[in-house]
Amino acid sequence: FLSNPGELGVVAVGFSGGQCKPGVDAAPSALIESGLLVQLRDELNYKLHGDDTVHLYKDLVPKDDPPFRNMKNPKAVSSVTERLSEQVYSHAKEGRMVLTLGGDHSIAIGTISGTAKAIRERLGREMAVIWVDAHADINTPESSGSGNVHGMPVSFLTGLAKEEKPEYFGWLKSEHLLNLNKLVYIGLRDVDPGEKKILREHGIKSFSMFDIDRHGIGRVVEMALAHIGSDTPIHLSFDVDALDPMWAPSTGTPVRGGLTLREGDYICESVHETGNLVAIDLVEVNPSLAVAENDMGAHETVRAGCSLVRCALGESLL
Ligand code: NNH
Ligand code: MN
Ligand code: MN
Ligand code: MN
Repeated sequence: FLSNPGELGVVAVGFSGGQCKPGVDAAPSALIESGLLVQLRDELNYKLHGDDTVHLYKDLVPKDDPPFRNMKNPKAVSSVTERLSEQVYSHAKEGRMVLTLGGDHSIAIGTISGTAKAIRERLGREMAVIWVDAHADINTPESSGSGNVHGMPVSFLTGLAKEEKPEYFGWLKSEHLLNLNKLVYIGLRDVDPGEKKILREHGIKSFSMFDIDRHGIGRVVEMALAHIGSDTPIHLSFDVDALDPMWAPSTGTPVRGGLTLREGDYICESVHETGNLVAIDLVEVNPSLAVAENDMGAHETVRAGCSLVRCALGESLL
């Protein structure tokens, strides 16, 4: 194992500034109230480090935060992810597996930069990222149609998007960055034209829903792990909208034709099985977005999120 078995750093990030719909900041509390951390402690026998308080980072959200290079809430997202990067780093530096409960996907700028830096220092290695999502989240500020930073984290983390000013992600240094050939996508089905161009030009490894239909989830995960290579530390960043809205309706940008909950769980179980998992993010659960014809939506989505996390942390291991 690349992290100390049974030691888990938990960071609960109640932040929604990477997109425009309120409510995704309430996800960590909803996940915790539904019993997730108690299950990890009592059933999966993890020793939990860090806080049971949800970080709202109110002190970091400025009153005046006008768009910069087309990004919405740029100062807020930059300073929250900078703080989060340090929190995740300090857990990972101690050899703990790190679980971050989001929040929208902009928070991955903080989590992945923090893990990448700690893994470089602790193991002298570059880590890989498995990004499970309906979306590629690799827009640059200029290619983004929405200006929402949750659609841009991968471009900042890989250095495709650069900015010198420290208050606008200039705090990201080379030790925080992810190598483009250590990135693998699973579940894509709603990729913007500008993003397709980036994926193509850089030859980024991605498995869309088309690939999953063609090969099956077992073969796709096998190919994804083969691309990363054995004994490479893995950060799993799981956007709940990778799941089909049937299992996860309460999310900001649901896209039909997604993963079944079982396929999502299978990805998490397989990554756990490698023994190389060093961090996991669960993002974009928005309990306030219940669908009219299904008022159980929020409850179902929270349950699905808990299941994914437990699978990544070894629940199904016999
Ligand atoms: N690609 C779109 C954008 O840049 C949507 C991103 N939305 C997500 N990503 N939920 O996971 O805004
Ligand atoms: Mn903390
Ligand atoms: Mn995402
Ligand atoms: Mn998404």
